[in-house]
Order: sequence, then structure tokens, then C-alpha cells
Amino acid sequence: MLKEKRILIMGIRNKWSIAYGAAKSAYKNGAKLIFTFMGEENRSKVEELISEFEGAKAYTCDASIDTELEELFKTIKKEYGKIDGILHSIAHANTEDLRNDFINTSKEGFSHANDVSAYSLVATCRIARDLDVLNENASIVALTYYGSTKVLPGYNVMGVAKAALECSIRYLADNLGPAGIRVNAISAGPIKTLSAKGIKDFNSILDVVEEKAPLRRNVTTEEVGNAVTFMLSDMSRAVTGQVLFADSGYSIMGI
Ligand code: IMJ
Repeated sequence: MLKEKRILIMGIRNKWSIAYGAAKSAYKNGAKLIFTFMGEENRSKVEELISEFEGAKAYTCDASIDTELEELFKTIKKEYGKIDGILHSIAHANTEDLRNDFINTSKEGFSHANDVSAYSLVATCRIARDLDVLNENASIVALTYYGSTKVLPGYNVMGVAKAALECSIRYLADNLGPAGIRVNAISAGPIKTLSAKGIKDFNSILDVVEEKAPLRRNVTTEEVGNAVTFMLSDMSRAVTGQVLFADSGYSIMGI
């Protein structure tokens, strides 16, 4: 599905990352991969992780800093020319904001979560477009979660940030549509990634999905990755501005 397509995967950390599951799916489907990760100190770990993807290279990038995005896309343009797709797999909130009641979210914590998790997509799209890095028919995909529209214990300010991300997807899809560029999100079911570590009662959330979701099971990063591959591929050519749930159907249930 992604033969000859060059795909940038932003936000890989370890083998449990959704970005890694997506990379496996994209690679199996013929994509050539480029990665970004946070923190130069993680370089050797990430390089080892992506060594199974032939020809893949990794660049550090803090997507909440516009100048780092500019450097990244300048480098990509120089080394590869234009690209065909981007996966945005980036989110962060301060731990105290996921532990305390939402009402206590500080102004700084609120803007940090929105900066890193939502605005970074807007900046990524704009800077990639302005530097002419995106092929016509390029597809941009972001990851989101059910907590954007429903209250889940502890999701708090991340829910607000995901709501901003999903709404940004619609406005970005409108702005980039005339250039043939699509913007969509995949809403993944809960998965034990590093981003779920330390979240209290996470196991009981996984149990509820197993019990209540139509498919009666949780999802894997590779399954979410397959939904990402579909959105990155020409099979979804007519789809833009949408949120597609890869969640065993959990989100359709009323009770
Ligand atoms: C995160 C918090 C609370 C409930 C949660 C999650 N549920 C799920 C997640 C039910 C599925 C994971 N998720 C969808 C996220 O978007 C996580 C984002 C996140 C996680 C952390 C943990 C460590 C930290 N900051 C974080 N920022 C964002 O310091």
C-alpha cells in the first residue's frame, strides 16, 4: 500500500511505541522511513530500534519548537527531496496534571499539553508546506484518544489537548485540501506504552475494554499501525479531516 512512498514518523521511543507499530506496518507495505525522536541522549537506542528498517534514518526534533521543525524539514528536503506522508505520534502533559483533579491544571500545564500535543501538528503542517516538502497527494496522520470527547479518570488536560488536535485536523484538512494534501487522525484504543506507564488504574481500563468492546479484546500497536498505513495510503484518497477509531469498537457503546 505504501510502495515507493517516503514517510516521516515523528515520536518513536521504544518497541512499545505506537510509532514503532506504525513503522512496522508501513515498512511491510513498502514505505521508506524517516524518524524523529526527542533527546539526543536517546539516539543510540532509537538507531538500534530502527535498524530493522532498511535505509531508515533518525533525527532529533522537539516538535514544540518551531525552529527545530524548520531545521528538520530543511534537512529532509536536502537529503530526500519531497515526502509523501507524516505520522504525528507526539503528546505530553505534566505528570501532576494527569494525577490531580483537572480543575487544578495550571496555566503553564494547560499550555504545555496543548503546545506539545496539538499545536505541534499545526506547526508541522505549516512548516512542511511552506518549505515545499510535501508531495501532492501527501497524507498527514495524527494519533488521538477517546478522552477528547469523553471523561476518563486522569486523562484531564490531555483530553483538552486531544480535542484541540482533532479540531485542528479539520481546519488543517480544509487549508491543505486544495493542494491535494489530506489530514486525518486515528483514535487508538488504550495500549500499554511508555505514555501509559504510571497511570493509575490503567490495567482496569484495559479490562473494561476486554469486557465491553464489540471485539472483546484490546488492540495492538501493529493493528493501530495498519489503520495508520491505510490513512497514509492512496486507498484513503477520498478521506480527509476524519477521526477513525482503531479501538475494537469500544467507542460505539452507550454502556
Ligand atoms: C493517560 C493518562 C490517563 C489516562 C489514560 C492515558 N488512558 C490512556 C492514556 C486511559 C489510554 C494514554 N494516552 C491515550 C495518552 O495520550 C497519554 C499521554 C501522556 C502520558 C504521559 C505519562 C507520563 C508523563 N506525561 C504524559 N503525557 C501524556 O509525564
